[in-house]
Amino acid sequence: MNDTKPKVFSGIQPSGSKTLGNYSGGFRQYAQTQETHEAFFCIVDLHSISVDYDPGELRRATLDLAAMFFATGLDAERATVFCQSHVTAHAEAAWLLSSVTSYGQLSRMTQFKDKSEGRDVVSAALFTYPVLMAGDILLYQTDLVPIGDDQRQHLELSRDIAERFNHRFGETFRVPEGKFPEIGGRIMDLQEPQNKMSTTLSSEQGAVYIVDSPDAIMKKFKSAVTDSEREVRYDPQEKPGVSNLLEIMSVATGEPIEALERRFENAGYGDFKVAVGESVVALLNPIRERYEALRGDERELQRLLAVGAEKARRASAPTLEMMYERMGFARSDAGPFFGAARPKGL
Ligand code: ATP
Ligand code: LTN
Repeated sequence: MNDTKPKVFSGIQPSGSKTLGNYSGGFRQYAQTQETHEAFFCIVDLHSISVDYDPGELRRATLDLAAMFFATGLDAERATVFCQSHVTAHAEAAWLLSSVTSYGQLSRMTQFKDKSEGRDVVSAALFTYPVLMAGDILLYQTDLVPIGDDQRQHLELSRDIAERFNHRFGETFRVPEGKFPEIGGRIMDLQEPQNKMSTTLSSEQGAVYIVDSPDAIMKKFKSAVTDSEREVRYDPQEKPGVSNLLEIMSVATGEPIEALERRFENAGYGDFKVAVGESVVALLNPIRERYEALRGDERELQRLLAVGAEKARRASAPTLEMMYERMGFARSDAGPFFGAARPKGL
C-alpha cells in the first residue's frame, strides 16, 4: 500500500436493491477514485439496523452489495472493500465521538426528520446514525468522501465532529472534504420527480434498480412522469421530470446536457423517454451481467471481504488507539492495539 496517496472513503448501506441513484452518486465515483487514492469502501451494515429490517435479508444484502462493488469496477487488490461490522473500531469510534456531538446538531439532521416521520417506533440508532458515519470516515484519516447530494449535511457534521475533537483533545483527525458529482448528484424518483430516487422510500415503478432487466428498465422510463408543456429543456424548478431524465441520460452516456437538449429539441416526449431508457440499459447491462457472475460465488465474496477487513483493521487501529489515549483512557499493554504505529504526520 502506498502511504503517500491521499485517502478516499465511502460507505453504502446493505438495504434493499441498489438504484440508479446509488450508481450515479456512489459506485460511479468510487471506481474513478481508486486509481488516484488509497481507497476504502465500506458496506455499512451497522447503519442498516437503524430502521426496521429482516436479519436474513441483511445477510443476503451484504453479499449482494459486495458483488455490486466489484461489478461496478472496484478491484479487491487496489481498493479495500470491507464490511463495517467486521471491524469493531467503527462501533467503538461511534461511542467515543458521541461525547463531542451535541443533541441539538443531531436533531437538525433532515434525513432523521424524513426517515422518522410517520413511524411508530423511532430507534435511538436512527438518531445517532451520523455519529457512526463520522467515525467511519475519521478512523481512516480520510481526505475525500465521494457521496450524493443527500449526504451533504452528514458530511458537514463529520467535519464539525473532527474539528471539535481536535480542539478538545489535540490534533487527531484530518478534516475530510466531500466529493459530489456535478451532474447526477441527486437522481429523482421517476414517478415523483420532486423526491429523490430512494432504496427505501421509492415505489417499484419510481426507482430503477441496477439489476433490473432491460424490459423492466424500458417500462419504467416509458411511464416516467414528465410535464404538460412539450419541450425537452433542462430546468429543474419548472420541469423536474424532464430535467431528471436529461441528467440520467447525461450520466449514462457521458454527453453534456446541452448537447442532449439540442438533439431532442424537436422530438416528442415518447421518443425522448425511449432514448433515455436505451442509454440506461446500455449502461447497466454489463454491470448486471458481471454482478450475476460474481454473486454466484458466495465463498469467494466472503474471502474477499475477509481480506478487506484485515486491511481495514490495520488501517484504522492507530487512529482508534490515539483517540483512546487522547481522551484519557488508561490503556493497558494487553490491549488489542496497544503500541500500534501512529499514522505518519500525526
Ligand atoms: P435511502 O434511499 O434509503 O436513504 P440511500 O440509497 O440513500 O438509502 P445508500 O445506499 O447508503 O443509502 O447510499 C449510497 C450512496 O448513494 C450515497 O453516497 C448517497 O448519497 C447516494 N445516493 C443515494 N440516493 C441517490 C440519488 N437518488 N441520487 C444520487 N445519489 C444517491
Ligand atoms: N449515511 C450514508 C452511508 C454511509 C457513508 C459512510 C457514506 C455510512 N457511512 C461514510 C460515506 C462515508 C447514506 O445513507 N448513504
